[in-house]
Amino acid sequence: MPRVVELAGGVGGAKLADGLLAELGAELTVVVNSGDDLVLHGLTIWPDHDTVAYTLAGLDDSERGWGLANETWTVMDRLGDLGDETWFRLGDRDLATHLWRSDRLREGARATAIARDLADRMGIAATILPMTDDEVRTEVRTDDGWLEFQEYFVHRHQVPAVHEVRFRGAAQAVTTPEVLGAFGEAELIVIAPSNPIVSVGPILAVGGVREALGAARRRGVPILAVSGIVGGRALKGPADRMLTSLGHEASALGVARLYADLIDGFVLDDLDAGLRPPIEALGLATLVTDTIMTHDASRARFAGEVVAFGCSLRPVHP
Ligand code: FO1
Repeated sequence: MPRVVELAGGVGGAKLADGLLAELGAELTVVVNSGDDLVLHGLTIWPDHDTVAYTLAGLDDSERGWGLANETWTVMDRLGDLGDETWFRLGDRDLATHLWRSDRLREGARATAIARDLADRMGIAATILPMTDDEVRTEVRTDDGWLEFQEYFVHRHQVPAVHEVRFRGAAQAVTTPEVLGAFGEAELIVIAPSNPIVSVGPILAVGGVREALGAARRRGVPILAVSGIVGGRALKGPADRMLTSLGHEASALGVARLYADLIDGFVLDDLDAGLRPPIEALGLATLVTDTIMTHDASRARFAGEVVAFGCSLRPVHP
């Protein structure tokens, strides 16, 4: 089995990771976006990390797309009774994760060490690594002004148009020895069908990541990306509208253009087969297939195709 590193945001990243886990087991490392992280009620919350971790542990609520299955909401309801903010819903079981993690952070543990410990305790065979141990916060400039990511995403339901994106702290942040080690040992690197601007963008903005990806390609390690835009629509979330308002094309071609200098291959949905020629004209090899991962079987089938395609690629050394 090849050693594969996936760069992932939330739901799309988690579904692909789930398929890759079935295929690769411990050979899989997932580098997750931490730009969506926030502090609420004095607790540190890592939404994209937890979506990936809960999914790989088989504990996720697949219907809702975030949090744990069989959740109850007693604490949230009581917080509401006390007049606290409850727009970001933290289930009772999920709260245990945030309490446990926040204690560890207060004791001075590194984010990476906490993530590894949590994955071990949940019995996850793959490695899940935060993109950095440093604080990076995604912020978007909208018609309502600059907003923190979750304020835009959850509180304002992604309604205001996004005109600019920044990753506060990214210029000073550096990636970790563990992420660099994973890239160094990788035989294939896969960018998930996550939002290229606010899910993958923060990972690429962290010091050392782009350099490590370039070094991996020069060693002959292929990098491929999967489109999260199908038929001009985002599979989940506001990526399509965000691409348009930021001046990009809301299509698989638009996504391919954003990654073109970084990757060797691109995976797009059957529905977008007509975009194959312009994507290949960017110098990318393509795989056109059914990219919709609804259930376990389709995740595993798709992940198998992605790995086979990736391993067939020969990077053109940039
Ligand atoms: N998303 C929502 O739309 N509403 C919520 O109340 C919410 C709570 C939440 C709690 C914990 C967690 O790990 C994720 C949560 N999410 C919620 C999802 C999260 O906002 C998004 O998945 C990502 O940040 C976008 O990738």
